[in-house]
Amino acid sequence: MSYYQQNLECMPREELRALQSERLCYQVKRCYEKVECFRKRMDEMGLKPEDIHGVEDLHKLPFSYKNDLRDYYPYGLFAEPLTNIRRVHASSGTTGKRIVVGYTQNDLDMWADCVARSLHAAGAGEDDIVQVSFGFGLFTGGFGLGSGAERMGAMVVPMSSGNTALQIQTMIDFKATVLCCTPSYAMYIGEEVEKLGVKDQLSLKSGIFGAEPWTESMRQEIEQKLGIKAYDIYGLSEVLGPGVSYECEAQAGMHICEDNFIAEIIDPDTGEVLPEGSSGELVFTSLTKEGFPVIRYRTRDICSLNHEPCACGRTHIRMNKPQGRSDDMLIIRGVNVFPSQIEEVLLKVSGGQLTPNYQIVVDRVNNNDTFDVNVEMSEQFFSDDVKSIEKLERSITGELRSMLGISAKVHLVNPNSIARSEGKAKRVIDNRKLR
Ligand code: DLL
Repeated sequence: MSYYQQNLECMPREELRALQSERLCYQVKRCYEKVECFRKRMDEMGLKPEDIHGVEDLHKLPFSYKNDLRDYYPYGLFAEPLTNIRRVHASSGTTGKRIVVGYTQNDLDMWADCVARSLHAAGAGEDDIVQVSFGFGLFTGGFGLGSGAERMGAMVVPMSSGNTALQIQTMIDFKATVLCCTPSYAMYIGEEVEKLGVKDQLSLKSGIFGAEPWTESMRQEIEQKLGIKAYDIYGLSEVLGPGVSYECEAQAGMHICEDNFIAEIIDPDTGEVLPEGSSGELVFTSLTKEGFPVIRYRTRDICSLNHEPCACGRTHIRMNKPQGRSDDMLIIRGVNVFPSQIEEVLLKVSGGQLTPNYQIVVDRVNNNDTFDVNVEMSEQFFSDDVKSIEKLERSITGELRSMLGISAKVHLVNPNSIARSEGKAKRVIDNRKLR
């Protein structure tokens, strides 16, 4: 029997709400006792855990933000002592510092359950061979999908990302039936498969892709190139990693694991909860997380929730594909990049040689993200000395790579050559058609 938690995934809505209420009250009490930041915010609002009686009181609770993870770096928001933490993961923060999240053994079990559900919903089962081509490491993708596939009872091929020729050969030799990676990497693999003319040697039947926005047309292309059905999976490190929500065979929105997470949609400017069906910022509360629980965490992802019953029989509500973000985070080659991180590097390297004027240009060529950073030289530094210019470009490139983990092409440009804006500076030009 394939992995399917029917009792939880198909729970009647009233029962689910009662379960969420019970778990919410417990989690609020726990966080109040164990997490200083949360307790302070509750105290400031004159709120006590006893004031929260169930899901109906959720809106009274304070929000939490990505910057909290920076302010309490690295472990200040953990609700368990480090001796109870089995694993940490990390992701980009809004500045140079990474944000760190921790998982107890129960958290890792719950996470594996959520991902196993996602794989099962995508038609996978214990007879499958799952090639995980998400990065294994501090990023949650590799371990998340790998552990979920193991939990489901499948065999895992933990490839990590990169070395596409070897990826394809392994897929053929090991007879992988399910591929997990970012949609842009899946497109790239698909193209290489076409070039090599080896599509008929693949055993793939489905793919589970996420960690970045992708369109329906990308889905169709991936499906055609690899001869598979392609499913979406969503998540974020602060809330869990992959598996917060996932597509089922209906491929009409991603079911949120509502026994573990409550979702809300709010107006990103006022913080007000929006009526059912509205588009706004997605906010999550983790009901069962022990190591790093979040209450009303502002994801900055803009999307809407679908409360209609789903043809698959699962009762958990669905979220539509995120349509954008309410902050300036970019996802380039699956890596989260904030303009403020680039600013920090430029400031560090500058030494009077650069002006504060820069522009990030992102595009997609042959289904690969290109990432260029144009920086204006200062009048003093500007000269015909090509060698010094190239040296400075190399130094910025190196610093950016160590800050972000991906490479950018850095171009030092003449003073005053980047267009000035009368309002907010246009720091980012994103020419990709991802939505
Ligand atoms: O990207 C977790 C993940 C790994 C999800 C593997 C799916 C598969 P972070 O690095 O913390 O975590 O980035 C989280 O990525 O807030 C969204 O903006 C974006 N994102 C994640 N999944 C999707 C998706 C992982 N399916 C941020 N569609 C989130 C669109 C996505 N955007």
